[in-house]
Amino acid sequence: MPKKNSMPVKERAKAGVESGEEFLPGELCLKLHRIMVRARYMEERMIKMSKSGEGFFWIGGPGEEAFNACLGLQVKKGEGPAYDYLHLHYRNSATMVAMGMELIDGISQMGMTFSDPFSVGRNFPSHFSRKAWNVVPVSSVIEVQFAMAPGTAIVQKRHGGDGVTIVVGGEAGAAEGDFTSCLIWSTRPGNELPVLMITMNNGWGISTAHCSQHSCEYTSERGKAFGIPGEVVDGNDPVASWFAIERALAHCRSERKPFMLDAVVSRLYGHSSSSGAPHSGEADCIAQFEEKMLSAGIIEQGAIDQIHEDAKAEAEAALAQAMKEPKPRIEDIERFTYAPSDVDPVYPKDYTGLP
Ligand SMILES: Cc1ncc(C[n+]2csc(CCOP(=O)(O)OP(=O)(O)O)c2C)c(N)n1
Repeated sequence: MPKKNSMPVKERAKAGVESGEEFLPGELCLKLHRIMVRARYMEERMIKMSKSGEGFFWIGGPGEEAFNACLGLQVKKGEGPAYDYLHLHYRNSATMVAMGMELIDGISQMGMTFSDPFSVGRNFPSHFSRKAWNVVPVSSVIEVQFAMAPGTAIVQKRHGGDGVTIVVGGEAGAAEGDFTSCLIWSTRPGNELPVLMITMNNGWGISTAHCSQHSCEYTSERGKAFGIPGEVVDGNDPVASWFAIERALAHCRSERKPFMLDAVVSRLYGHSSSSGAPHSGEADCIAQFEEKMLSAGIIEQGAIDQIHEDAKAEAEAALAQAMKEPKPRIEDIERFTYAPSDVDPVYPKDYTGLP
C-alpha cells in the first residue's frame, strides 16, 4: 500500500478540514461541497420526476457524492488517449458535475428530451456519455465496463503519456466474470495496464446483501492474487477520498500498472425508483461534511443554506427548461447506435441497417 500523502504541515495553518492524518484546504472543501450539493439536488429533482410523470425510471448517485466529486476534479479531462478514459456506472452523477456537466444535462436525460446530450432522450437517466471527455457510454448491463476498460488502457499504454483508464462499478457487479477479465487483462506479465478499478461498495446489489454473497469483504482483496495494490476508503469522507484517489491515480499514471480502490458509501434512496426510492436513513456525506466545515470555521450556516437554495433553484430551472424541449423523433430511433464501419464485410458503413 502506498504511503499516506497528507498535506504538508505548513499548509495546515490555513483553515481546512482534517480527517485522520490528512488535511484538505478550505477552498477545495468549498468547491467539493458545492458540487456535492448541486449533484444531490439534481438527483432529488429527478426522483420527483419519476413520481410525477415528467420522467419514468430513476437510478442515480445520492450517497456517492463525496467520493465522486473528488474523482471528477482529479480526472485528466480531454479527448483521446493522452487523457483519462472513464468507464462509469449509473451512480457517477457527482463525477460528471465535478467535470463540468450542467444539471440540465442529467435532467434532460431523465425527461427523455431530444436535447439530452448523452442519448438524445433514448436511454435511462445517469447513462452518461461524452466523447470530448472520454466518457464511454454507461451501460445498464452491469459490469461490462470492466471488460471494456482494458481496451482503452491498451491504447493508452501504446500511445505513451500519463493518461489512465478509470473504471467504476458496484460491489455486487464485481461477482461477474467481466470484473475478473479486467484483473487478468490488466496484469498480463509485460503488458500491465494503467487501469484504476474502483468498486463503490454500498453493501447492496438491489436487495441482496453483500455479506451473503462474497467471502472477501472488499473486492480489492482479490487484487492480491494478481499483484495489484489496493486501498479501502470511507467514500462518505471527502478528505479521505481525495487523497486515496490521488494516490491511486499517481500509481496508475507513473507505474502504468493497475490499482484497486474500494469506496464504502451509502445508498441514500435505495436501488432505484423501482424500489420506490425512499430515503434509507444511512449516513449522509453532505450533512457530515457540513458539520466538519462548520466546526473548522470555513463556512457559516447561512452560507450553507444559500448554497442549498441556489442548487435547488438551479435544478428547478433546469427542469422548467427541459420540459420545453422537444421529445425524440421516431426517425432517430436507430441513429447513433453503432459506429459506422468501413471494414465490416457484412454491414459496411453502418450497422444500423440491421433488420
Ligand atoms: C448483467 C446484469 N445482471 C443483472 C442486472 C440487474 N441489476 C441491475 S443493478 C443490479 C445490482 C447492482 O449492484 P451493485 O453492482 O452493487 O451496484 P449498485 O447498484 O449497488 O450501485 C442488478 C443485479 C443487470 N443490469 N445486468
